Amino acid sequence: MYKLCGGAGSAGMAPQCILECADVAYEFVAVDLSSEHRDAEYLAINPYGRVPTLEVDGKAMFESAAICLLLADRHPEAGLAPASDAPERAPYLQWSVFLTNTLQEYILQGFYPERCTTVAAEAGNISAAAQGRVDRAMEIIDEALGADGPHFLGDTMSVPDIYLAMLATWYEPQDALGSRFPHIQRNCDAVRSHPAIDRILSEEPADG
Ligand SMILES: N[C@@H](CCC(=O)N[C@@H](CS)C(=O)NCC(=O)O)C(=O)O
Repeated sequence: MYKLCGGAGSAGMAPQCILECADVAYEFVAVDLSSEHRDAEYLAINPYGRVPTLEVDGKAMFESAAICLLLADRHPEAGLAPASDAPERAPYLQWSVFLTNTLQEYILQGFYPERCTTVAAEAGNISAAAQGRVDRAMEIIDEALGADGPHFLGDTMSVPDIYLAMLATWYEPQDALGSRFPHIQRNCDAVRSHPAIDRILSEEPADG
């Protein structure tokens, strides 16, 4: 039995989608993201106090992409991960890491610019620069999906598609996504044709 600590609208959405696709039992624990305070019990399993955290076999792990990759490997019947010796494994890992290491990081810099500076007045500039990096990363992804879509692995949905659909919900301005990045939009539409995924990605944050 898995326990997933997450929150509507958060980086916990992708792991939750994977759990739903794998059709496995899990307990969901909502973390209050409207406050930065985390109790000692939570900090013991996730020292940065972020979400998500997954408890599996009595051990906790954090970082949403790592959680997704682990779950997809543990549940091959869900068909969300190519075999470790398949040629698709390289692009699968490449895009999964690019999404979390580059795109997600820039999006979070835009959300929390004050964490990237000790000078409060610089926050606006940091946000603007982060937005430029987000757009460049999205362009790179859009181009790749245009050449070989609708998914990162062609016709087969896998972890990075679900992860991208999550990150795309954070893109601002949301109504410009489809016109600026049509191949990303097509990818998200395909991913969200799965009802459980669409439901999770549509949930409004508790404080939103
Ligand atoms: N790279 C981390 C980022 C986690 C992260 O920053 N989560 C956000 C929610 S999307 C969070 O916990 N925010 C609350 C905070 O930073 O205080 C992951 O994907 O797990």
